[in-house]
Amino acid sequence: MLLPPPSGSSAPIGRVVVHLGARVRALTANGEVELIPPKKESWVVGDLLRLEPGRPPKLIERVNMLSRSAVHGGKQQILAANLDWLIVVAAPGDALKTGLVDRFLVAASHAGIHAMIALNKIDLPGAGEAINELAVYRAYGYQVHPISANTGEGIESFAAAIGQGVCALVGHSGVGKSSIFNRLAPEANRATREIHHESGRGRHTTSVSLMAPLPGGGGLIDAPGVRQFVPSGLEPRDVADHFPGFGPHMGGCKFRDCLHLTETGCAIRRAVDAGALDSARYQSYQRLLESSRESAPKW
Ligand SMILES: Nc1nc2c(ncn2[C@@H]2O[C@H](COP(=O)(O)OP(=O)(O)O)[C@@H](O)[C@H]2O)c(=O)[nH]1
Ligand SMILES: [Mg+2]
Ligand SMILES: [Zn+2]
Repeated sequence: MLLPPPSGSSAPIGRVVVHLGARVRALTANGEVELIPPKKESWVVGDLLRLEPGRPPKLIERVNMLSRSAVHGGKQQILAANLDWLIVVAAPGDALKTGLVDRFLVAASHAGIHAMIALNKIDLPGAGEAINELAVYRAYGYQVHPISANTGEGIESFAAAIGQGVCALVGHSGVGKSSIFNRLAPEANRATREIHHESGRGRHTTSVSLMAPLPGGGGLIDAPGVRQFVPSGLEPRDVADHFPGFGPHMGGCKFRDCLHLTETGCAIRRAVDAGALDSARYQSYQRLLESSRESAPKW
C-alpha cells in the first residue's frame, strides 16, 4: 500500500514517490510535499517518512531494499525500498532467459522481497513453450502470470495479484517492462513527462526516479537504476541458500555449509535424482554458483 494507515497516535506518514537528486517528493494523506533529506542521509523511492509537525521528517527503518552492489569500487547503491513485490519480467522465444530469472529470484529472496514472474508478449508465437518452461516456477511456489502488454491479455488478473502492492519491474532489456508500466499505471506517462520537464531546469534528468500510483492502491516504480538492475555480487552461499525450489529440501543436507555440488549426503542432489527438483534448474544453479565465484561482477 502506498500509504500505510497511521497506527494509533503516531505522526502522519509520507512515502517517497519521486526522487529528484537533492530533493524528494513524498505522498502524504494530504497530497504531495517536497522535502530535502538531511545532509548525511539519502532517501530513495519507496522510503517511508514520519512527518511530525514542527520536526524534521524522520526516515522509518526500511523493511527491505533493492540495492546494487558496489561497482568499480564505489559504494553500494540503494535503488528502492520497502517493496512488496519484485516482478521479474520474461518474454517468449530466444528472449526467454531462465538463467536470468533465477538470478533475479535469488536476489529477491536474499533481499527479503517477494517475487512473482510475468511472462509478457504471450501474443507472440512460442508463448506456449515459454509457459511450459516456466511451469516449474509455479511448482516452486511462484506466481507466473502470462500477459500481453500489447493486447491486454492476462493484465486484469496480473493487476489483481499486485493489488495494493508496491512493486518494481525487473528483467532483460526489451521484455516489455516500460510497456507493462504504461499499461498498468495510467498516470505513468503524464507523471514521467511532468517530472522530467520540471527536473529539466538545470538538473540531471537521469537521476529522477518515480513511483506511479496503481489504480488498485499500490505503486509501480520506474527508475533507471531499477530498470537496468542486474543482480551481481551474489556470494556462493547466497545462491545456495536462496535458489528457487531449494527451500523445502534445505535442511536435509549432511553438511550445513553444503553448496549442493559434490558433497556427500546432499539433499538437493538427491531431490534432483529423484525428479523432485527440475534438472534444468539445477544446471542453472551450477552456472549461477560458478559465476558467483568469479570475483569481478559482470556488467
Ligand atoms: N508482441 C508484443 N510486443 C511487446 C509487448 N510488450 C512490449 N512489446 C514490444 O517489445 C519492445 C520492447 O518493449 P519495452 O517496453 O521498451 O521493453 P523494456 O526494455 O523491458 O522496457 C517494444 O517494441 C514493445 O512494443 C507485448 O505484449 N507483445
Ligand atoms: Mg524500458
Ligand atoms: Zn546440499
